[in-house]
Amino acid sequence: MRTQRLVGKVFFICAVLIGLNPFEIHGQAFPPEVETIEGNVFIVPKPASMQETDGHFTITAETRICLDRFSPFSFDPLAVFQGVLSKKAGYTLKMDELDAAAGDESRILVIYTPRADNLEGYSLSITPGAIIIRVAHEQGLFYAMQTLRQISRMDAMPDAVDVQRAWRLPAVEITDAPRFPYRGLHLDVCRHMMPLDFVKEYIDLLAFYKMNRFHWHLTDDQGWRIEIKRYPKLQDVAAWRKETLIGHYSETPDRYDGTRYGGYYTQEQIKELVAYAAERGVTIIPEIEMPGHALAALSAYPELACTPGPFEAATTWGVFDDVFCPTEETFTFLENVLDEVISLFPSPYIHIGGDECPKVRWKESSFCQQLIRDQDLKDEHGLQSYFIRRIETYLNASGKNIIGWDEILEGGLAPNATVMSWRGFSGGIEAAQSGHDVIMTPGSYCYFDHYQDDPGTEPLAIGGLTRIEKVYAFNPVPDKLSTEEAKHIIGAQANLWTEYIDSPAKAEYMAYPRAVALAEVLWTPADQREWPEFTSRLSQHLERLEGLKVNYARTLKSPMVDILLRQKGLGLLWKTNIPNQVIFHARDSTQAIWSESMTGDTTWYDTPGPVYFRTKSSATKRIDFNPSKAFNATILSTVAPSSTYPGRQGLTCLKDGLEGKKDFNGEDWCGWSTGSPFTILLDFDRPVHCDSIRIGLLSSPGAWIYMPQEVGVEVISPAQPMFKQTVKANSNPGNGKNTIVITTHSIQAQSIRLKIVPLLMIPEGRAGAGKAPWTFIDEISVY
Ligand code: TNX
Repeated sequence: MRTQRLVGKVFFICAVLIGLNPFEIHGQAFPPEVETIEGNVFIVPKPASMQETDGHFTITAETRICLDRFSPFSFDPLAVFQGVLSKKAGYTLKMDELDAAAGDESRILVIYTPRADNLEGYSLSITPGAIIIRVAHEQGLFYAMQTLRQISRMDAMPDAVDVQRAWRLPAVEITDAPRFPYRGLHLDVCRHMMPLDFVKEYIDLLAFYKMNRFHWHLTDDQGWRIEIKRYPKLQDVAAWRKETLIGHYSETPDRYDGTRYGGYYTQEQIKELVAYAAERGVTIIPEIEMPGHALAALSAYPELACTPGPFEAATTWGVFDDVFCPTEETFTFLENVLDEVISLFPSPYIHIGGDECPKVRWKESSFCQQLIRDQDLKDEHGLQSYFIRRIETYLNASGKNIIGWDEILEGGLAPNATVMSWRGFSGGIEAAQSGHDVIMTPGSYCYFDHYQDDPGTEPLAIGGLTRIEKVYAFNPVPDKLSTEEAKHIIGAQANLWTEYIDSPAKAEYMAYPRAVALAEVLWTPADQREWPEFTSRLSQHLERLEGLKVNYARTLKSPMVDILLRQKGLGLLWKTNIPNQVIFHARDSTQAIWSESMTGDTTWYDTPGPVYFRTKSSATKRIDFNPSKAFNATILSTVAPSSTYPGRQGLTCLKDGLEGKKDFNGEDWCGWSTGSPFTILLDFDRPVHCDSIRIGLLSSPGAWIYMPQEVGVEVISPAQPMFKQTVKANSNPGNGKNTIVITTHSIQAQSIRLKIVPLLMIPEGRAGAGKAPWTFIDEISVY
């Protein structure tokens, strides 16, 4: 085959050089070379049922695709497949009527089998004689064709230039349908705008993985990105910000890039995108944020705020106090905006935001206070509920339903609203129990702006750690719900907030391959999912992502460790997602000498200092092991850390010699969200000499993590009087790690008691206002 190809190429070049058309010499067509590609069945998401059988079927330029009589299609479910095929195979499949007289040709038969149950389902049978697809609906046929596309591996191939490809597909029987009807990905284009072509690629890819909803976050404090013809200042003013924050929000002092930033999508572009998505079975759900996250709109139309302004689109991240004021003028504005939105998006849902709306301005506004009295509302939360209900009534009258973030539960839920549960599962549970539909998108599983690997080796992200294995372990249906209630969980989505994602390449990096794991969670029956099997399928499947030129994160190739501790030291159990990898590890900072271990080995370290480690194709990671005298103490607490942030090996994490970093990743820190005091006790086998105690605490108000009000320290000694000191912590220290140092002046410590008094409630005007804040602790060191 190789020689034949080379000869073909040499001939082609010579023919061009002497001015001949290489495909037509002396009036004779020169047949392009045919290359045969072996397919495989590494299909993601995994089909509900699949059985490999014997033999294979080969698709060639002669293969016909024969359609049964169908219900009229709103889109051509074959178009995407045909488009990719013609690029990768050098031909398109010829079409026929199903009942045309059968010849000897190879055939793909599409048979219409009306079934009421799952319109997105399909069955696909590949036998040596034919490929038979059975579907009830265009969406099912679209997905059958995506499965065929994956089996052929055509996306992994370069484009077909002077070659035709035949696809040898293994015989297989597949019956498939999704677990959830709502399978989504979100994209924030306000913090950073993405080119329209990239948004198309984003949609292409989600449809390839059989997801069907694209949630487009179009308005926020930092920019308004949808053209609204009636309000030109939304384009001229609200779409632009003066400059943008550099680095992480937590860094001080703030630095800005001094560059005007912005843009918007025209209505023509939006129509083009809506049509593009529809051809892939994807519904676009637009989000117009209200009443909060409205600063950009207010910069253009300050009369919609409760105070006179002027306002500017935000140049930094977070939550802002200036929000829409619930005046008639505001409702008229929003209704006019929504009229144009409705005319652009056929989606049955419009997302109206509803999250993170500080009530500061409403509290200070005599208009709002009067409205609360006139409408007989309880308070400002009642006013938020009034706001959302009015918008819901307006949209319902136009045949649309609303989706809102879970804050729309506060003050009473609008009657027909669907809730997007992002602050954990609880909002979703409450909504489902009261009979509302729910889309689950809890931060700790579905926020793809979180780190996906050790922050030390990853590009800047907002914080948090959501590894792909965590995404894969996501169960959108909480056990707490009854079977009836569970039916209200219509699916889930992942969110890509772009504060720290400023380019298409980074957006792909953050979304993939985690989005693939989510796609499988949402499509494949729960009992068919198994992490090790998924990793082997995904690692085989990566060639397709590479062929599609997706800048996916190579997390599967990155090494991980399980941390083991014993009397004197630290053990690292080397782990990799792809089995049987060599791990290189070193201790000297020049990294001149690397030792080698294999996946599953453990290496022990009894001396303090850094450990560097990597695999053949990963970045080098680093762990710093600096145990103090607390390392061998027994540790207890009156209240266990939260199950969301239990710490690695529970409380042991607090004294394991591994310091939590300011980019908290959820493993190095223990977190409490008690709203009341608790005590941590360190108890020593025999008294240790203690000069000082250090306590590491995190402050990250954006993530609801606050310093405690105070920390009380008691050191109990067998021979000396008890040492006692209370340290008031700075309750407003900004972002970062703060270490409290207590000097104990040479005491023999038998045990150390720390009384932590957290802040009771997050202050008004801050993210999470009114909730109990988090207290994050690591490490407790005794010197
Ligand atoms: C919270 S999720 C937000 C967004 C931020 C995101 C960052 C939600 C409804 N609001 O405005 O971009 O956190 O992770």
